[in-house]
Amino acid sequence: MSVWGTESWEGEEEEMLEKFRIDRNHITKDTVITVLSGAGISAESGIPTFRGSGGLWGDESLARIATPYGFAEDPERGWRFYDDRRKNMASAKPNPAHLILAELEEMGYDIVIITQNVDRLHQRAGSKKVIELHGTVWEFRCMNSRCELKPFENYEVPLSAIPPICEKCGNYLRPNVVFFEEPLELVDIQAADSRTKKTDLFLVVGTSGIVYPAAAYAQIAKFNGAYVVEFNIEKTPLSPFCDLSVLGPCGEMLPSFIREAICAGEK
Ligand code: BJW
Repeated sequence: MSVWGTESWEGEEEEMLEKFRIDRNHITKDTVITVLSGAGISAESGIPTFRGSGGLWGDESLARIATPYGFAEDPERGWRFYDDRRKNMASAKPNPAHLILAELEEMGYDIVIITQNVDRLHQRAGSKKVIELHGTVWEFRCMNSRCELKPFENYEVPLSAIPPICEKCGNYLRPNVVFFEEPLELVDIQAADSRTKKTDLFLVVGTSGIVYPAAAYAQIAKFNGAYVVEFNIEKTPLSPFCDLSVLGPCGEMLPSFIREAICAGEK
């Protein structure tokens, strides 16, 4: 039997689920459910996380690539990094954590996913309401901010030309992701803000909770009265803002939690 641990709760899975049913015994299809997901949700699909053992940012030179100046100083190196990751993501499959969230939406629950992930595994699992807070590696845009080229999709794996060139202005293209110190798209921030503020149940799945503004959504949800549940293999800086921290691999814990605690009455 798994142990579900929080500062306020150490016990067996069945007891925790019972507590959750008591706390949240009014979950219906009108309940506003929002998920904040991070790299940990895709870890069991074979996509490396950024931090922690084996994380991409363990190599400081790779972390520098995900900055505007780091990418611009050597676009070829930057594109080799992103081409390798695109290859890995293209061969990865959504895991049970992605699939259960898509299943909830399919069942008619009011669920929106705010993801920091750039891999599009939520969409490949079938989720339709996804806010890509940090963009996606499956879109390109021009590095020249004055170029009129709009971001466009590209699924070529591996890329035939590195770095790819903008057809409109001849400059290099870049992945349409949000590097450190770059602003997020206003439309995404507004959508995530308004959704979070009206959320009843907020699930924080597989994020270290240290990158802002994404991490703030768990806190905003809590301050606006949501019931906040975290799923992670370890405690995070967001744990104090959570009503429950469910410790363990989210590919196992999230489906178990959702089946038992949210849609226990469904066939
Ligand atoms: C499991 C599991 C399993 C494992 N089951 N769990 C100075 C200037 C400007 C800004 C700043 C500044 N100083 C600080 C900032 C803010 C900065 C920030 O937050 N920095 C902190 C690191 C300190 N934020 C930004 O820069 C953001 N922009 C911004 O603030 O703009 C302001 C601005 C306004 C106006 C003008 C200009 C600027 C942008 C942040 C962009 C983040 N980009 C990246 C790269 C995306 C592209 C790419 O993929 O290459 O996004 S960095 C990386 O971190 C990626 C992720 O989305 C993000 C979050 O990481 P995540 O998802 O939490 O992953 P990990 O690896 O950290 O954690 C994984 C978790 O899973 C762990 O907890 C594990 O335990 C767990 N786990 N296996 C469950 N099986």
